[in-house]
Amino acid sequence: MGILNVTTDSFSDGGEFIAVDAAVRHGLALHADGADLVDVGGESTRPGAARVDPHAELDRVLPVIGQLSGAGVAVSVDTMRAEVAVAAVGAGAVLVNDVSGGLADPDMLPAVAGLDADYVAMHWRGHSDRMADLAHYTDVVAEVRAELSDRLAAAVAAGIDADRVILDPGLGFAKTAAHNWALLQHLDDLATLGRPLLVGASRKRFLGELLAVPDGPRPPKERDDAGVAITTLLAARGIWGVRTHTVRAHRDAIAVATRLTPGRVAGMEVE
Ligand code: PMM
Repeated sequence: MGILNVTTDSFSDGGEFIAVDAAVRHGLALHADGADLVDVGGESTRPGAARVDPHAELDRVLPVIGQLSGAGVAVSVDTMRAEVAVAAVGAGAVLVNDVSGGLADPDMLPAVAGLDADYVAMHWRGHSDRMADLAHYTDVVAEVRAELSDRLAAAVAAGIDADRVILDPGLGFAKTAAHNWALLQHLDDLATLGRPLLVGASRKRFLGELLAVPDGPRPPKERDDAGVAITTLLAARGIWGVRTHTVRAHRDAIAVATRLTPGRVAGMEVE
């Protein structure tokens, strides 16, 4: 899944793709590099970010989704709003990527139930302005698993077939670096929920901390090699998907992991 942030303030690429033509060009490049999905988002969720007005979010994503879908690119929409999800699927999106797992907008799950699109439910505890305060766990793997299980049950109760749901541990969302590493180490525990897993590690702060240089964390765009390393390891363990800013190197990593560990690939996909 290639990331296309049509935002002014995303942490690693804010403002780069805010113009429709620049966004479409980048989406086509991600597709050409081998992305199976291009994930179009109009609202930054970086720590501390303020919310974007729904009309602005629609204005940002709809033309980009329409043009990319029209060009034959499979598009997902990264949104917490039912209204945006419905309009995006109307414009051609095939998957709704909801970082709140249905918690931010009570209309989201019933709306998705009526759409012809799959649904990513990410682990989330609250909006970006307060998520740092929510990063408290006794056993992060068990608690994230239980909370994702609740979101899956809520989706099914709203009428979304479980087969349409993909789960995501939500690295960096109400999580410290130590929480992120624990979740990555124990993805098999999350796979026991019986749904495919998506992981978004690309350029995140915990990689900057891991690779810290003397004057501070490694800058976001210098974290891509570490992201490829994570993709290689997760692909060898059978992850369904990774969400990434740079696609080509991840595609190559997946090819290598699949070739070298054919027995283990799909090992986490509990179908
Ligand atoms: N991370 C971000 C945004 N959307 N969606 C999913 N499913 N999983 C993630 O980890 C995730 C996401 C924040 O990263 P960005 O600002 O680089 O897009």
